[in-house]
Amino acid sequence: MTQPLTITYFGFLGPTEPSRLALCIGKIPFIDDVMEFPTWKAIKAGEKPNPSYWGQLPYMTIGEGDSAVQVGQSDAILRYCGKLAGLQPEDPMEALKVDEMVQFLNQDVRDRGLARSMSIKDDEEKMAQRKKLNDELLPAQFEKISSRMDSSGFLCNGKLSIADLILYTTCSWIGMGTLDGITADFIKANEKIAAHYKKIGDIPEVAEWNAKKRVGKVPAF
Ligand SMILES: N[C@@H](CCC(=O)N[C@@H](CS)C(=O)NCC(=O)O)C(=O)O
Repeated sequence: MTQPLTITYFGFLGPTEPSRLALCIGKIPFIDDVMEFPTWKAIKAGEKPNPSYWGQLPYMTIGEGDSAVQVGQSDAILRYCGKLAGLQPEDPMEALKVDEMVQFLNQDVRDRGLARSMSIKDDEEKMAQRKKLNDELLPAQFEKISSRMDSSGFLCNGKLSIADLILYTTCSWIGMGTLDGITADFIKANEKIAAHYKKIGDIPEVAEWNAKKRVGKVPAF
């Protein structure tokens, strides 16, 4: 019997949505345990015990009761969910290609690009950095990413992988317009990326998840 899976995270996409989508696509049942902000605030204030070993979200719980295993770290969780769903190749060379794309998307596009701009305190400096990201850095990065797509329209090895789910989530995040100064123009202008976004959003399990959980949130390009 398969072990019950629970993913605990906030109710937004963040680094966790690709894992949720992978499980949906793999038809692997899981509990989407949404941490509400007031609860997290109380945990951080020490009013409640922190349920996360690392003190952060997301974490995944495999199994239940005394034998349950808790694992943190979004990339590790995604690789595990990807393996369960058949979206992380077994072939070492194919897996290498996926891991390469995953690291570029998570480390360079997200962490060193978009997320870093969120931590700039000075407004003028932040908007200057956002302009550079929007006008130069992100279009160039997305050009490199799209150049890796072959006629299949997927990022790696001609088939769907966790890398595609990260790109899809990144584009959703950008398209939501929550990052002042970052527009979705460079996504719309890149035909391959725009087509990829539609292709992933049209996967029945992704469309079903969005209709159930992300109404009015996930943009269309
Ligand atoms: N290395 C961790 C970082 C996790 C992380 O930064 N989580 C953020 C949300 S995306 C968090 O828990 N923020 C709330 C807090 O630290 O109080 C991972 O990738 O899972």
